[in-house]
Amino acid sequence: MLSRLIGPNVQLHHSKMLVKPPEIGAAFPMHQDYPYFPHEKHTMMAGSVHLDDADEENGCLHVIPGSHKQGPLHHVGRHYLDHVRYPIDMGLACPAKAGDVLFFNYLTIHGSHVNRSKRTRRNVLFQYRDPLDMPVEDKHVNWGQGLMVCGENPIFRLYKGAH
Ligand SMILES: O=C(O)CCC(=O)C(=O)O
Repeated sequence: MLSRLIGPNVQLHHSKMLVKPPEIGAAFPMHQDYPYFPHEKHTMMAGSVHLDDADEENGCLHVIPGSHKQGPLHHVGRHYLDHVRYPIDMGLACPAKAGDVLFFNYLTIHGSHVNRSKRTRRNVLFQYRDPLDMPVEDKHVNWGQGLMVCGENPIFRLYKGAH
């Protein structure tokens, strides 16, 4: 699926686990992921692996379909879009079953509500890119990134570490 969406060569950028506990799980205001780790060609995309069933009550993902076509948008404090112009309910709710994986580009506007239920919502989110898509800023760099998950890294031999 990743090579159909990104191309023959797919590289892991990073992963993280999100846990929204019952009744106190916080919201993610609408945003693009671009400002956190901007790249030149915008091949970066998330695969959000659901460990629990997610629905509107326990704060499932909301996305604005097609919003990635607008390109990078101005984010307040570089983190979130203006919440009056982009309320979470503007997005399409994406309920998912445990085991489902939702894919979305890092320019797709997305967010999620608080968890109002008595059920935990957990997901593990992986960000992948084409290895030839270069970061435009030296940020969100960490030792875990670089694993190839399919294809090859054509510039592997050119890699020079910081030290
Ligand atoms: O899965 C969610 O609730 C949204 C997560 C999110 O917006 C993010 O990790 O950037």
